[in-house]
Amino acid sequence: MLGAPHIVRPAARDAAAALRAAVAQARAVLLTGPIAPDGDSIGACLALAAGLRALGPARIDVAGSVSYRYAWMPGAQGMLPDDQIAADYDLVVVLDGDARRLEPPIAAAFQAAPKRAIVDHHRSTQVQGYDIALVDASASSTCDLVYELLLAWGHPLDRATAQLIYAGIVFDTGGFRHSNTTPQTHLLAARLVAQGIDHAAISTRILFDRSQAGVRLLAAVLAGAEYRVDGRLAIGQASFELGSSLGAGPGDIEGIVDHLVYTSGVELACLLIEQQPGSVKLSLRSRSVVDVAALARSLSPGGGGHARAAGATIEGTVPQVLAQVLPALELAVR
Ligand SMILES: [Mn+2]
Repeated sequence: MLGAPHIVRPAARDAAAALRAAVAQARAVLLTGPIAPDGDSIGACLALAAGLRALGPARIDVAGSVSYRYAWMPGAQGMLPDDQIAADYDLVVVLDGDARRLEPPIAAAFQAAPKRAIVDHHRSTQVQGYDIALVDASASSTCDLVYELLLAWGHPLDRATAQLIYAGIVFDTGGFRHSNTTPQTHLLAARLVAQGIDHAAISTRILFDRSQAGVRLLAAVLAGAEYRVDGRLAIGQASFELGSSLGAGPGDIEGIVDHLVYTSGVELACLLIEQQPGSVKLSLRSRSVVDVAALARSLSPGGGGHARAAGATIEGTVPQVLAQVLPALELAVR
């Protein structure tokens, strides 16, 4: 089966042709993932950037900065921090979530760009406002879609590309455990592993690597976990003071909410972390029933994600935001 060629979906073929034409006309192209980039969005941005660079002379920039967990990814060191992003791109490509097109200074670059594209697998993503859209919620990761764009362009599947795509798939499937994992996911992963990548090292770095400050933050959140509605709802929280006293950074939050949702009997987990004073990042996970993407959207206009993993950012302190969202959380598991 591995010998059979990977089938590129028609939408990816169309998007590949449209992107190729747009890049041929462009002087400079900006790629951006979500506000807090993860393994899938970084892998997708960096792999697509390599593919676009091979198409022609346009300058290809990738916006954002990565935490220690992703610093090893090929090309990550060349990413541009947001404060270096000007509003002078001919094409802006948004990957793995569209909320960031609303965030300054990306919003200015997005508004000023004569052409806009999106490559994404979130059900909540709106394609209005984009000239080129490859959005397919059946894809396990945005990296799956980027792989098909690269195939359509005849881009060689080198080791660096295989590492990036594999990292995205491993992140978004939780190491092939989540319900978005399909036979196609495993077939694609097999092709990538066949390139000789160190898949064990990638999985460990992407899913489990945690700084010492991050381990202490995890311990503090778990020690303070609360269970409600007969143990079906788990709530974890951390104030800005707690995070900063431990020296925890943005990369240290990832994965904590999973420990809550895997408590026996829990269907829905909510982690509230005050990332900036007065601004709380809400992470939601469900095991099998609750659609947390819809729940996140109902809690905040910028909220969204996938059916089993979603998030939102809400202004306020942790106690204020918890009081605001708790009735909806409890109702979801009653
Ligand atoms: Mn993704």
